[in-house]
Amino acid sequence: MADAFRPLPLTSYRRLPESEMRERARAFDALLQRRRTIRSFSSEPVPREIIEHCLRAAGSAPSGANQQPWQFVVVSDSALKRRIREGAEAEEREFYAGRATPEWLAALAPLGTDSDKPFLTTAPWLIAVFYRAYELGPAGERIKQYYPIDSTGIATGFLIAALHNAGLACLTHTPSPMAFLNEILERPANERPFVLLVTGYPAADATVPDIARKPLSAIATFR
Ligand code: IYR
Repeated sequence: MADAFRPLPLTSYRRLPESEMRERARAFDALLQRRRTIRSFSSEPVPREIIEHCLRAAGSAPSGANQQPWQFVVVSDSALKRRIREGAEAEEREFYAGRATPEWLAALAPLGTDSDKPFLTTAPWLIAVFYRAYELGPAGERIKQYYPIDSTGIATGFLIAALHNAGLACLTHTPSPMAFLNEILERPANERPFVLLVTGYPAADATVPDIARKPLSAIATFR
């Protein structure tokens, strides 16, 4: 039997004056507009405490049936980073040498990516994000999870925003397929790789592709 529904009073919500709402909405937009995905990182260390706060923020995301079906595997160990880089580059070589369709390669052309992933050993932190496809009950039975991929996507969005807010740069990296992450990071079969986030400071000579965000009129419709 599920626990009885016994709600608590909402104590954390803060109603703001409208002037402050406008200012905060504007400032948060401006903050996130400064975020750029980068692919060239400094090896300068970043305190673990900062990463931990960002992960707590990610863990505050809403999830289907509050199952919080995410697992963040945080890697700073050089040997593990080297193995992850080797695994990713092996997949990427196959991707760029034939697995990717010509259309896909054309879509990636403006980003200037290739199969070399030096940032996987340069950046101080790699965060492998997994979603938990099912849980195991006491008798080994599979317990269904509701919207685990979608929920983990929302948490990952929170994490990317939190890292940026903390003054860190980030790369949303998706070597495909990512099964090598289960093996290297010794994760169980019910955990499925979702994304590999790379975070740290940008290299002094980091560049970004000349691409732009769609305007509000292209991404939103008011009725
Ligand atoms: N995983 C490859 C290719 C790639 C795919 C997408 I979709 C991107 O937005 C960027 C790259 C790589 O990382 O190079």
